[in-house]
Amino acid sequence: MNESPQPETYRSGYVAFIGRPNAGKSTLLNSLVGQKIAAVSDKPQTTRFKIQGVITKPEGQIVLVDTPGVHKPGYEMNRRMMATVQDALLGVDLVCLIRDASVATGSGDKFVLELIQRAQKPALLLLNKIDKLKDKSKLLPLLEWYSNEYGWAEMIPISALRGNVVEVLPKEMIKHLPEGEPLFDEDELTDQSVRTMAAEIVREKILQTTQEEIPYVTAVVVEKWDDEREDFTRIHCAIFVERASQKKIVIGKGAARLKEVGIEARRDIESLLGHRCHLELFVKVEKDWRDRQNLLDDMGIQ
Ligand SMILES: Nc1nc2c(ncn2[C@@H]2O[C@H](COP(=O)(O)OP(=O)(O)OP(=O)(O)O)[C@@H](O)[C@H]2O)c(=O)[nH]1
Ligand SMILES: [Mg+2]
Repeated sequence: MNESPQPETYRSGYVAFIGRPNAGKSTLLNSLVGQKIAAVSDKPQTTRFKIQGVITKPEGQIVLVDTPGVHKPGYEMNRRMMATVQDALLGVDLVCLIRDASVATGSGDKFVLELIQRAQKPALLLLNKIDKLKDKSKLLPLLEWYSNEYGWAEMIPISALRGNVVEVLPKEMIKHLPEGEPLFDEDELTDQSVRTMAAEIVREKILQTTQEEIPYVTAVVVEKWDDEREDFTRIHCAIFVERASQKKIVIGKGAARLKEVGIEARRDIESLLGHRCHLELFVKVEKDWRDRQNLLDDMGIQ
């Protein structure tokens, strides 16, 4: 008999990245998608809204959903960020708990675990930053604790920055997705517009060059975007802070900091657009913007 081989089952679905701030969720998103689509920094609460990244493989398609790090909300902005986490937990097919394995377990980790226990979704535990662990046996108590707390589909030590996450993780994720057609075109890597990504690039550069409260009180909005020619874009961004003293810090002595941010951001935006751009940055003081609904709406922090 001449039986034709059964076609492999194609699977597709949504996979949420959930975890504490700074655990490496956005770094992992960028690594897996193979392009920088989310801002990354060593400051907690870098991600402020949901960012989707698409991976298309012969055996299936994964829509990764990066979310803000779980923390206690103090402002309306932070309440919105936590609502994003809850929405993602409800709307996805698979959850990945991303945990920084190089830091001790705290009450925040227990809270994240409770969110996952309540959602009752298939879940992978990804113990991240193992490159920082000199002694890998330190993973054992963590693995034991987590395995007693939830029925993980898999527990995988990873380094979002190094190693073979790209080969290993997508295959593992696809196994747990439902059968289905692709949800996005193969060449669509993210749901973010280039404008949003440009604003996030500017914010990332500010986060990377400032300390203390500045990363928390800074927001960036594209106020003008002019594709003057096919190969040249003129961009005006407003940088919001809450007080005049913070504006001084962001601008820096002799405008040195703002200049540095502008140079670095322009380089990244040009590589995103694939052509030259002119980037102008203005710093504006907007008191209490983190508690103002209409400003948050305008900033895309939904
Ligand atoms: N050594 C090491 N550092 C990592 C790894 N993954 C992420 N980082 C660093 O951890 C910091 C936080 O990374 P992010 O990807 O911004 O973390 P996040 O979980 O998205 O943080 P929030 O958006 O604030 O919730 C950055 O400085 C990364 O470079 C890793 O595997 N190893
Ligand atoms: Mg992030």
